[in-house]
Amino acid sequence: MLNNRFISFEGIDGSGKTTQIEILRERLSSKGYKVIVLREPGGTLISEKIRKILLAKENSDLSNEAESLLFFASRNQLMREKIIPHLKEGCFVICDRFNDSTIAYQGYGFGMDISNLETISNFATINKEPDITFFLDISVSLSLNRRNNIENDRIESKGAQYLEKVRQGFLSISNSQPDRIVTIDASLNIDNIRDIIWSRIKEKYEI
Ligand code: T5A
Repeated sequence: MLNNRFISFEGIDGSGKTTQIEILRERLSSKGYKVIVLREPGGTLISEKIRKILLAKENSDLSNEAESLLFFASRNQLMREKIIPHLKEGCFVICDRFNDSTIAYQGYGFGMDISNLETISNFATINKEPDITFFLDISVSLSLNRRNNIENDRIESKGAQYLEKVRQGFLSISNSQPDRIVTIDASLNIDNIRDIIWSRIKEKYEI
């Protein structure tokens, strides 16, 4: 049996996912829960190899479809090797990005058929979606500001217009799934966001 401790964080680049995930990991661990944090794309030996292909700037010829399928391939490997086994063991599994990223970045970002992607997505994730998702929403200008001194990878190099489509994609996904997705204004300070996340976690898991 899989438990319901599957948590994902979503948002455009620089929205603060990694920062908040670390805080949540520490809080849960300090209360004695087993927690594993995984990043996407990546998280297994094979998925990390796929990540290298996806993020390398030299792979500028990668087609939109191939890019999407590589994200799904990486995710399936992560599902099989890490997510399912850890959920079976009763761990909290926290994913830094999951399916919503592919729907937002590849689906909305490239203008691809969303229902096609959702079908492949169900296949890749073996029909298991996160039990709760925190969507950290920031404007594109704040995203670019926060990442000012950080070198861009292949996807981050696609520019502001692309990122705006991705953000609109995330907003649309979160509007359509309010039971799963908690949308947070991620321009708030780190402590405010931490408190919002913790109150939702306490409520959901009765911690
Ligand atoms: N991708 C991924 C797809 O296109 N499709 C997919 O299906 C998937 C899974 C992954 C790339 O792949 C793409 C999306 C990405 O472009 P990545 O290296 O994993 O690349 O990049 P990100 O996940 O985008 O990681 P980032 O580090 O850019 O962003 P985070 O983790 O959201 O932000 P974080 O916490 O590192 O914070 C960024 C900066 O802001 C500060 C932090 O201190 C840090 O300096 N900060 C705040 N400042 C002020 N107020 C706050 N509330 C702050 N929170 C954080």
